Amino acid sequence: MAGDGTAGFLPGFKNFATQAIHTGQEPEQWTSMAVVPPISLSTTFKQYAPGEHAGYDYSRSGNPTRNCLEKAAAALDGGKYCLAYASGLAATVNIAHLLKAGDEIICTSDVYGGTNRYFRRIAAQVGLKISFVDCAKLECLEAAITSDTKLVWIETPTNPTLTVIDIQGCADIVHRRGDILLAVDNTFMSAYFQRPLALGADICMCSATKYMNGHTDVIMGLVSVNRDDLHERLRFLQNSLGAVPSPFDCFLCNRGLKTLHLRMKQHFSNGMAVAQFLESDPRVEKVVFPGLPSHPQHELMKRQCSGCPGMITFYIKGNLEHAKIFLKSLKLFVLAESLGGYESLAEHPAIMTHASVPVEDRELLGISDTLIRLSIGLEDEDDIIEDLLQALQAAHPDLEVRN
Ligand code: P1T
Repeated sequence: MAGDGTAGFLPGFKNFATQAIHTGQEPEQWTSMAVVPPISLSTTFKQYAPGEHAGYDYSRSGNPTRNCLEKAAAALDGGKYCLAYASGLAATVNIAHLLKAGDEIICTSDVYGGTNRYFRRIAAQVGLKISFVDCAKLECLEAAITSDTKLVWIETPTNPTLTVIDIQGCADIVHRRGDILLAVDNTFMSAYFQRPLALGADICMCSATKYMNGHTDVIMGLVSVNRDDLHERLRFLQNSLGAVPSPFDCFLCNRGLKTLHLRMKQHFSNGMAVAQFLESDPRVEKVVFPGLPSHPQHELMKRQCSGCPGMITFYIKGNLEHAKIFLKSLKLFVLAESLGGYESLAEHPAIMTHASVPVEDRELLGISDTLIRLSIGLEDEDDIIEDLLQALQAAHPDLEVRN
């Protein structure tokens, strides 16, 4: 059906890669029978008679290129519907608009700095109550829920400390307590490694800016749901708040989805090699990578995910100065915010992505001066490790290396 973002699974073909390549992309939907969805730039669409049209009336309300993307993404998230937004944060804002003044959002304590800033400094200013709770401890979530709680927001693994949260466990608690929505920010895992809706979440949100698009050239958010009533309310908000992505960005992200399965496998393989290398290096204090057996929630990760993305957090030995020398010495890695693209990026969360988190909260969360976040790209594994090795050497010329 035109313009409604429903997944419309390809009959008979339910596997991930096939869905990524074909769902919503049927050439028959275009009079030209185009195999690749055209970029439909028109902001408005001719009507046969007032209120009678071919599925689209105005491009903010619905756009053919956006619709192709929303259908493919819904299928990958295992959702009935998906909605696309102008950014991950715009998606978060739309979800928060499901609530009214006086309602409470419980947000897990370690989330992307921009999400923290939005809840704390904007949503809280317009009458929503915001509580930050460590949802990795299910008993803390259970104890925090009040009669005002209407939304529980988790991000797993968390950014940047890569704590894994039990989605099914949170869903069980939240749904036992009545009419509360569980939203999961699935940015780090992507639809390929983690399916929050199948684990009981009501809303699966992601910053498609990251792995889903995967080419570091689009800012976008996606929200998938299964419930008809939620979809209806979110579709109304998407149109009413107006933060929709451009048709060109939808085209690019839709194209990115076609290789998501291949990219994620390589991110995992490169990430694992780098995590093992860092764990064996004497200049590294501690490595956090949910794919390593040393990660405290490794077993939970294996239960609820089918793999790990290339996100690694590690603490370099020494102090801020050592972290800065390391980051400035990298040659292949680019020192930049963001993650999930084909190129390797490195950043310093305390100064960069999480600077807006109050300093005392950063300390509690372990976002210290020596914490470094890596987004491992798709370059050759040996070259990535070679670059890290020389940068560690530059930061610690005095420390002897074992092998
Ligand atoms: O940048 P935007 O598309 O608006 O997405 C925001 C967002 C939401 N959720 C998570 C888990 C995120 O990591 C982000 C954006 N994060 C970065 C820019 C970053 O470097 O961590």
